Amino acid sequence: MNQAIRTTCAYCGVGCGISATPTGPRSVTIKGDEAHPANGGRLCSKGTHLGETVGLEGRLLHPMIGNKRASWDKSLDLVAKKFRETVDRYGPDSVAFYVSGQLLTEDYYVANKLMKGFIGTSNIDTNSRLCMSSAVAGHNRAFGEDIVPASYDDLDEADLIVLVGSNTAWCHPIVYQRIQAARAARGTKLVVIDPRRTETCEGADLHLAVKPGTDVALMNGLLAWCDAEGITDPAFVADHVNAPEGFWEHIRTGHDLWTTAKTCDIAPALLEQFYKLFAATPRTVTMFSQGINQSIRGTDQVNAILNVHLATGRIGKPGAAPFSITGQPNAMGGREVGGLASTLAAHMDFAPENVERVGRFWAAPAMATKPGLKAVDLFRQINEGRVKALWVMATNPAVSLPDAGSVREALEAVPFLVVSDIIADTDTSVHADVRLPAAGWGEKDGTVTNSDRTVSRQRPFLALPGEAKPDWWIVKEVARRMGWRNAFAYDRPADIWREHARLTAYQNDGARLLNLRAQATIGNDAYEAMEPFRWGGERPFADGRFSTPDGKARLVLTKQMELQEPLKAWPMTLNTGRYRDQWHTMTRTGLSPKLARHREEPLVDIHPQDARDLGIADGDLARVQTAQGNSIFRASLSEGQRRGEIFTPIHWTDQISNGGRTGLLPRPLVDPHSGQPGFKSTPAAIEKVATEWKGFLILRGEQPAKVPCLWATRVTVPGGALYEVAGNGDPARLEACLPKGDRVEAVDLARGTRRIAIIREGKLAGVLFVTRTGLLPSRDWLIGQLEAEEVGVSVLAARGPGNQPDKGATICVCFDIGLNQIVAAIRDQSLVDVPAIGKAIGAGTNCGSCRPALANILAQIPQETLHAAE
Ligand SMILES: Nc1nc2c(c(=O)[nH]1)N[C@H]1C(S)=C(S)[C@@H](COP(=O)(O)OP(=O)(O)OC[C@H]3O[C@@H](n4cnc5c(=O)[nH]c(N)nc54)[C@H](O)[C@@H]3O)O[C@H]1N2
Ligand SMILES: Nc1nc2c(c(=O)[nH]1)N[C@H]1C(S)=C(S)[C@@H](COP(=O)(O)OP(=O)(O)OC[C@H]3O[C@@H](n4cnc5c(=O)[nH]c(N)nc54)[C@H](O)[C@@H]3O)O[C@H]1N2
Ligand code: SF4
Ligand SMILES: [Mo]
Repeated sequence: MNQAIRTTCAYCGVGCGISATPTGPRSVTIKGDEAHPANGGRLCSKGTHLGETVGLEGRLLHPMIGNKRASWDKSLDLVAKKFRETVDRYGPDSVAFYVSGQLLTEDYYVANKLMKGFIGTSNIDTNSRLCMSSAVAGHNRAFGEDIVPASYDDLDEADLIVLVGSNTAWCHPIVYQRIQAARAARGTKLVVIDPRRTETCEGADLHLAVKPGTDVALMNGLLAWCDAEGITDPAFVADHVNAPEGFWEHIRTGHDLWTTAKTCDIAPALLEQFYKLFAATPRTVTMFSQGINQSIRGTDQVNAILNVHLATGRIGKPGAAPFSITGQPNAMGGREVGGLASTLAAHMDFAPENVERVGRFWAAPAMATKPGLKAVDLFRQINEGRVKALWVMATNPAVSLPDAGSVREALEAVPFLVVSDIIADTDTSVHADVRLPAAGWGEKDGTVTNSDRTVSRQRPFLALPGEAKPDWWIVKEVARRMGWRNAFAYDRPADIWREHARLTAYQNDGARLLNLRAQATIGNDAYEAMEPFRWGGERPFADGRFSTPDGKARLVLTKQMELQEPLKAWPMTLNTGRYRDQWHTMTRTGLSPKLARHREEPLVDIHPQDARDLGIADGDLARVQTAQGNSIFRASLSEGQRRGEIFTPIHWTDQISNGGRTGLLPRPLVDPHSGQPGFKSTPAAIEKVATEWKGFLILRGEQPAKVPCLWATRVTVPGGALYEVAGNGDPARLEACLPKGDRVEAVDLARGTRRIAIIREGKLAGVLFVTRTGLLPSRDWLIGQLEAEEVGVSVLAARGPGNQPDKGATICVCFDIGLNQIVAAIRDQSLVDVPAIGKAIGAGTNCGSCRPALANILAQIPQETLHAAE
């Protein structure tokens, strides 16, 4: 019997504890860790299906120089030599690292130390720039330190939870379940502020579908309301908060209900309902994420929220706090080590005394003395020829940075590019001079910090595959080869952890709340056995002291930005974000057949009226165009979109699709304080793309690199892959994608339909169905045939004996239950709520991620039809 290993989920910042029991060399059973404070044993759909992602498919298993396999020695020597030469020739600012909130704290610490203390530049930035940097800047302005003054326990104690710019039901599902549990148990109220009606809104008491970019007006209006109603806390403010000159005059001018409602483009009565609820409910938690951070005014938007909490004294108390929820599993750990170009280390900035202190602690030969290049600027400087060597670790900038087209140019142009990844071919690594195989989740060993400052261990339960090595090891080997043997003499993650902990405590006289003194001397065994713990205490700022020189928090005067009317050429506004069951660029979630079922293609959501005006029907292909680039998506008509606004997912890449490339579209404009890009709002246009034919391709085993047609998107299915395809000209060229074997074929000339199946040794090896005017059958049954023992010509009928009904789009991935099955059950059995659906057919009873979707389906089936069915 293999032993269960306690570790932490690979994905989001909720930071759920996992109990992993290896069942073979590359297989594992995943369960929630009941003893972990973040999830108490629950897991969402992504965590539940982690076991499907630990195979070796697509893995980078050996160092590669160009397209040739190379030894570690040779590869590390080359990286060290090139960085050394570039620094000697062009100075330290000519090199850069671009790292990630998916590194462990120990990896991050070593990379930051090497860059800022030894190479001598702060040109190390991270994808957290795209994610959390506005929250970091906002916290620093208000609190004097980057502190999230909340914990998940506050959700259980709050009477009102406000979600601003957060699709929590999809992106932080276990937090969302906790919120729903609080609603059920204590009647906690939930308000969602998001221009889209997301599934998060299904379980909410109020949804404010504000005009994008108006959150400052909304929050200032709220503060003006609280002020007028006497809800502010003058005693707390007098003792613990500084207001800049003119702050209150500003709030009291032009922030009345009517003006605010007009700016936000929502009904005044709805806004008043929210303001009244807020005013009447002292125990309020306001959670925010990318709808707030990813804006060209992200930092002001953060501070507008923090202002309300400070001025009403709703901070440092049970159930009352502003709560920035983090995206990546270790977004917080990266902030703690100082891995952003704008921070130094251990919550210290570049003040001369900090530079001196950290330099002494590291015995550093070449301390960076000023902030370095932020991500968007970094890639711009590469294109301008100023940065000449770049090392990318655990992130995929060719997909995830705004204006990804010019980022690709930079990746191609930079004279020396190193990429450390777990996957061999990514849109970024195809440009690399050297690729280094990193240890992935389940193999790596260290710590992460989640949204509520809880540090937990990621523990390995799989052997390192091939020649893969942990990121900390790779970085320290390069550092040693660059000449700094003693400063990087780490043998294990625990060595690094202790050093990091010592630095947080070093000459920390209470100026910084981040202080891991108790961790600085723990032994290797204690590190192994480390239980999740929260730094900064249970309730930061409970004593009213903040990390500023005078101990007082700061209100920040924030003004609503001017919103321009759409230009004629770009009448739409493009909003971008996530799907429930995919993680970023899909290098891992994309391997799971179950997770693929929720959304099989990249969709562009558009309001039905806009679609009608543009002649776009549901299911059409549509090209989204911006000043930066264009890409094709499948149109999905949705009443949840505001007029004039479209939404696309960030997940699809060149590795799996010919379209759906959202990264090419956003403009590279950033917030002036944080440098975070405004991903949520880009002027755009959309038009229908007509194709002469459409179809699908199902293939067992090995996949072709590219399918030669206008539209081809791949998803993993049990035993192979499904491609949806469409295009113009002769579809016969797709036949090149079919494997060798016995070919059976059926043609319907009238509809221009061709059905081809390839059978090898009695088993289905591939099918290609295309049609010019006809309908295509459901793919489900055919996919099932990939694993059937014996198939014949009858596969061309695309259905089994007895005409099974189409399940419809998969809603519950745990039990593989489709929309049509759910609707049928609701109708036939007169089911009235989500638990009833669960009882009847199981949907929603495992991970629970689909419960908001089930509520949505229930809401859309008119009750009369249920009675009619009775
Ligand atoms: N399934 C899944 N979960 C994830 C991830 C994933 O890739 N997949 N990634 C993780 C990471 S790194 C992150 S950062 C988080 C992100 O988590 P979220 O921030 O919840 O996710 P997003 O979909 O990026 O955007 C949130 C919402 O902001 C809204 N929004 C857009 N503009 C505005 C505006 O002007 N005002 C307001 N109030 N709202 C606006 C969007 O409509 C969207 O619904 O998710 C984490 N969790
Ligand atoms: N348009 C638009 N763009 C966005 C966003 C948006 O909302 N809209 N959101 C932004 C946000 S918030 C984020 S966080 C980013 C995310 O964007 P990315 O960071 O680019 O996305 P990932 O796919 O998570 O990339 C992680 C890479 O690291 C690899 N990897 C995984 N584990 C390890 C490891 O342990 N070591 C190493 N060395 N490699 C590993 C993976 O295979 C993958 O290639 O996208 C940003 N881009
Ligand atoms: S909510 Fe889901 S993705 Fe996030 S940490 Fe928990 S199980 Fe993982
Ligand atoms: Mo993120």
